[in-house]
Amino acid sequence: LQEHVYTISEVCSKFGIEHAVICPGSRSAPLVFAFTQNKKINCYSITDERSAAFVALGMAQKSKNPVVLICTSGTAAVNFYPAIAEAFYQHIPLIILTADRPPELLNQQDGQMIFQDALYGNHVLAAYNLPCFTQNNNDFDLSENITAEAISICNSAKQKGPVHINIPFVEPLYPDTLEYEVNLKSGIKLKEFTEEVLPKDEDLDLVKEVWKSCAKKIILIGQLQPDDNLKNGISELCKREDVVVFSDITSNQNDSSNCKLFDFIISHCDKEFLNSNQPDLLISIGGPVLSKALENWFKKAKIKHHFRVQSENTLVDTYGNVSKFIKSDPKKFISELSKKFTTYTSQKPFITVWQNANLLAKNAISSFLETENWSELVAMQKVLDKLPVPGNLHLANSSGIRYASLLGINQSGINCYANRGTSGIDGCTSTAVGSAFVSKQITTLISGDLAFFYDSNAFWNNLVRENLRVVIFNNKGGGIFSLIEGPTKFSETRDFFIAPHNRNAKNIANDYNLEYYICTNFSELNTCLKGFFNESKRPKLLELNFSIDENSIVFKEFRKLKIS
Ligand SMILES: Cc1ncc(C[n+]2csc(CCOP(=O)(O)OP(=O)(O)O)c2C)c(N)n1
Repeated sequence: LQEHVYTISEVCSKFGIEHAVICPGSRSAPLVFAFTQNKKINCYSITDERSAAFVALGMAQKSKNPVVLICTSGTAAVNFYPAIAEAFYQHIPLIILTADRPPELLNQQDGQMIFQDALYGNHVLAAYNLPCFTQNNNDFDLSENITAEAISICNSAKQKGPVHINIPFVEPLYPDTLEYEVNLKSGIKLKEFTEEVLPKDEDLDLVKEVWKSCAKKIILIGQLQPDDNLKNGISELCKREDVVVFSDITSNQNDSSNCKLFDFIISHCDKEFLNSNQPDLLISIGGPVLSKALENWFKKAKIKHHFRVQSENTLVDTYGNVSKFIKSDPKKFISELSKKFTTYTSQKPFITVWQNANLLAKNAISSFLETENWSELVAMQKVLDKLPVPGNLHLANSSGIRYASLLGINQSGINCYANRGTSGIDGCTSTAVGSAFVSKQITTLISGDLAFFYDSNAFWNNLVRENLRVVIFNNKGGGIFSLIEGPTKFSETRDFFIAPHNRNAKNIANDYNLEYYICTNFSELNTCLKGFFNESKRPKLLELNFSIDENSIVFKEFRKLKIS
């Protein structure tokens, strides 16, 4: 019995970890015994490690709690990598336990053995390599301490993310009995990582002073987990002060933004509007922002003050104009800042300018969407408008997320997720499966066909729940490459970008017991959407068929809209 592994599992449950995703293998047998025998941890078996890691990511993202991932040695561990990179950039806590063989066997033609020490390089917050314990030299304290430290780091209030523990095992791997009583060292505590980074008074005073001297203020919110405290802080600040809030579609601050269509406005207004309405003060918080138009504008604009507020150590300066980094948890910063303004400003000229633009944008979009032409853009609006509330929305890294960013989400109460840490198309469905598994609400994934077929193993497990809805925009290739300039410039190389194919999702739906629907025009879509989000005993998949060429014509027309 590899007893120290039971210590690892016990420390995980002691510190609140509830879920472990286990991929099959033999070298990892001790980990399988230790986790499956722990009554406080729910274990799930998933065979494809790439998919398993994204499922774990989706579970941790939704539950805001670390999830354990276990695999055997060799390439199994490498297949975790894409999701680990995504978790690193999206600050999602994962504990990765990879089984290994004794180090002296490396490069000696022993099967299923590769360089696993520090396998995930800079994409983990910490990496440990446990010694190869035998029955007589088990070091329980070390296993306990390393696990506690790993959990503290992965779930730190300052910066969450993945942590790797590589664990070499000697044979025998299979015990005579599964019974084992674990006695943890008394008093083990999570290390002092849990304290939130609070804003310093001097920083708040400085921001207030600059704030008072600036007429045009914008708060920009990038990708973030849903957070009511932040929402309340932002809403309160906007009630009191003349400040415009641009919130990315994945910021989960849609409801507190006072200019939801900023992406559309910036890409459809004239230069003069942007010149006269650039901010003197920009405060940016959160992860990546999708809008390319905003990025281009902010990179060129002459913004006097850009305060970047973040608790993480790696300083982010996307537009190359940060004038001051403020180390703080963004929600604490916003709530403390709003307390600095005790009166309510009645005149809000800057908000008014952007709200007027928002109204013009809304009208322009609405009239455009009245078109009869069957296209992804219009279908997207119809699907978004029918999403059940409250509910979860996952947007794959296909054109859909760009459409959604331009159109905005009209409804309140939708939590919006996307793998924007590294923007891969390789695990969007698995992430949604994991997320739906830990949520009671209807969880809808909107995906393009390449992203969907790439990750169809997402359904190859027992976690797919009846609250999952998948909507595939099937244009038989990577349609996004026909929407941007460049990839389709030369007909000879077009196919290497678009990667055309002729597949549909019907057989996958049948294989995995999903209810299957297909629509090829608005009348079918309207009828289907009437019941698609209703509760059901099985998950549902809706496939919408489009043509890349027709879509790109509609999108080009849409891009010509002007607001002024
Ligand atoms: C793992 C990975 N490989 C390649 C890419 C590059 N890429 C970005 S979008 C895309 C095409 C997506 O096609 P699809 O999901 O069908 O959506 P559509 O563009 O048609 O909306 C590709 C290949 C990526 N983001 N991630």
